[in-house]
Amino acid sequence: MIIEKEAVESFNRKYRAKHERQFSWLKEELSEQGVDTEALVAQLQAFQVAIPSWALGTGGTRFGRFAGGGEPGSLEQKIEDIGLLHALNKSSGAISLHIPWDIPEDPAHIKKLAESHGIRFDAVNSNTFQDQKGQQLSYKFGSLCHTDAAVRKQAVAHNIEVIRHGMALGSKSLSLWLSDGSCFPGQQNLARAFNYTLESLREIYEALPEGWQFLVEYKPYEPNFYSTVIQDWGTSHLLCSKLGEKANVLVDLGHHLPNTNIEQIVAILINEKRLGGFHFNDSKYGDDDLTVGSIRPYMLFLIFNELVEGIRQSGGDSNAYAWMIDASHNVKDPLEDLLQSVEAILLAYAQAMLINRESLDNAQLANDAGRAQQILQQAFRTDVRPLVKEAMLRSGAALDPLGLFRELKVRERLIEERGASSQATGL
Ligand code: AOS
Ligand code: ZN
Ligand code: ZN
Repeated sequence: MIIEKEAVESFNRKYRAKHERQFSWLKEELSEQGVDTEALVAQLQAFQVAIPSWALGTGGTRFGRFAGGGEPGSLEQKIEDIGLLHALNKSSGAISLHIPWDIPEDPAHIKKLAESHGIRFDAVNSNTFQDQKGQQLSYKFGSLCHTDAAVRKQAVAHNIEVIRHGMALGSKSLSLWLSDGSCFPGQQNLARAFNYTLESLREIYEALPEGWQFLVEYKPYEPNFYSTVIQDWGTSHLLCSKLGEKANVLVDLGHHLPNTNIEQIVAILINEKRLGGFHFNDSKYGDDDLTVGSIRPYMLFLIFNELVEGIRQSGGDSNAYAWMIDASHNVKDPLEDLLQSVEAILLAYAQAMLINRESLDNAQLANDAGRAQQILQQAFRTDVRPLVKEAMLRSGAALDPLGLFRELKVRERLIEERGASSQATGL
């Protein structure tokens, strides 16, 4: 299914007058505060979030999976789905591929198809957390950290193969998340596992082409419940510094122990020029992979407060970082969930851009905690929806992407096309 430009335009015509009223009111308010609304809207338009190829179907949990119908059954259909999202919001112009769940058999064709939807290839993801059919050696007891050199070699070779797939598609980064670790005290020699991992990562790093980035993700636990080799940002940062300049830390919002101050981690990584990418999601307890902004929107805003500084240091280019949504969809329609996530990201970004940085800096230097809080909350409590809508409108997206998704009965049409029991490949 393709969403025609005309469908978006006729939808927007219905809501345009109301939007214009709201936008011009906000613009006036903000200009009184010295905010350059035009620059802000342009920043919002430029912000693109990658959609992972595994997020288009129902994720499920280890207790079961309730497929929603009309799920994409091939890589072509996944690109078609991201094309739908991008036609609706013009902010999801990238796909992050997972190998081997989505191996592009004919890369030239896949690249062309993605281009026809205005989609580029973001980071490619390797997978050594599962055994694949016909795989020679098992990753049950680890991959890059395995005690057996042959297993490590196989896992390194897989990552190099993933780089090759990425090169054929024009991707510029390899994203690595390792489930390696142990479930019981004593099961693994912790230092040896770290050293083997570093050794394996070095071999992968050597294979990175010019201009590529190596994104190293961390996570405290799961699927291993006693130790994880790359457990936290410190370990990830340590490995990246040992590897070299092309290696940077990837922060997944769900990969922290409860109440961790994630914005502080982000601030320090930016300061050290080691922030590479982001996996957006939200959580209440662990790596819950819920819709971005659905549980802790203030935290997301505080993180964006730091990211705005990082973007400023990168000359204002928000695409200096690899942004991706890493969520799982169990009860909501995956496409609706992704639309909501992208919107939440843009809202937090817009709010963070409203922070009066000079006043905040002065308040901080004067140790005026009350004033600093007031400045942050003034920005957070501003209804920035008209700014995001204006950015959407100017980019040719729908004023209300979710509203148009429902009005066009996208899911119903996908079910008609693909059937009620089609299941997305992947998890
Ligand atoms: C796992 O918990 C991580 O968040 C990964 O980034 C990702 O979800 C997984 O690698 C799927 O490929
Ligand atoms: Zn992740
Ligand atoms: Zn995760």
